[in-house]
Amino acid sequence: LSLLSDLRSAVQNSELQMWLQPKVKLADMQTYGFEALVRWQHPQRGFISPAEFVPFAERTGYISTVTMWMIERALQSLQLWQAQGLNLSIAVNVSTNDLRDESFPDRVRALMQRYDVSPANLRLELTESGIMEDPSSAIPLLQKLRELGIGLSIDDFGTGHSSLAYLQKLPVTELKIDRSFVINIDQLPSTQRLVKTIVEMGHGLQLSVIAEGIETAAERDTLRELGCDSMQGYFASKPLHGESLQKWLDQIL
Ligand code: G
Ligand code: G
Ligand code: MN
Ligand code: NA
Repeated sequence: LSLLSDLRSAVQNSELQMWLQPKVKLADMQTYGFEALVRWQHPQRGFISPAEFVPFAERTGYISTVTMWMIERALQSLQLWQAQGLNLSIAVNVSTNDLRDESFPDRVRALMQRYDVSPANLRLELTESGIMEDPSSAIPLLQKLRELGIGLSIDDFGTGHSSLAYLQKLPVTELKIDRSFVINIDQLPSTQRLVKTIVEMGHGLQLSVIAEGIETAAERDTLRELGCDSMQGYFASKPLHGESLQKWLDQIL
């Protein structure tokens, strides 16, 4: 439980960091945006993985503070980049808890009003399982977020029992194919056929389709052949921060 008081002070003490992993177009391997990944540098315990503290933050209700902190950090970077003439997006991961909080869209709106940022460059990633847990309350909330002009991405797609009827109703802009379908896809013809179907379905719903967790050129080539629009993963870049991020941005400018 001391972790909770630690997490409460983590924001004030600047112990949270936003790392950014490039999202790259498969056609030309150009970076069009980033996924934001939270990192916690604890003064005594050292680095604590989000895989460890996000579930804890969800149980204790502190996750909404983490989410809003990440969105604000994203808006700060986007405003800076926009002033530099860089047109890139940042996608923040949203917890299932945020999706259940009716005040979430209004809080996002209030935050956006304080920054000069093109709304489409802010994106939110929502897991398929989180949406499908209670779609009838998630859909109106997603609608409100879309009305702000924010891009919405379905994360971990293919693992969360979407019904096709709901999928058609979701006001989202991007479908993110889960890493489990990407691993060794170049050697797995039946996975290739499955992913091809997912890509065609996504395009049929006018969604942009990205694959995550690509680690090899062979996986990248296969996903490109299957019609996937973009990729994310160690093959393009690990999550970046500080100097490594600045170097990446310098290449784009
Ligand atoms: O970055 P990493 O691969 O260690 O992330 C582990 C898990 O934590 C992933 O499922 C990722 O989606 C999640 N995660 C990373 N950053 C955030 C965040 O800012 N908010 C939420 N809710 N989850 C995050
Ligand atoms: O749940 P979500 O998709 O948001 O998780 C993103 C997580 O995946 C992050 O923790 C990130 O560090 C990790 N990740 C990103 N690219 C790769 C990759 O190419 N391989 C593996 N194994 N993990 C990755
Ligand atoms: Mn994600
Ligand atoms: Na994912």
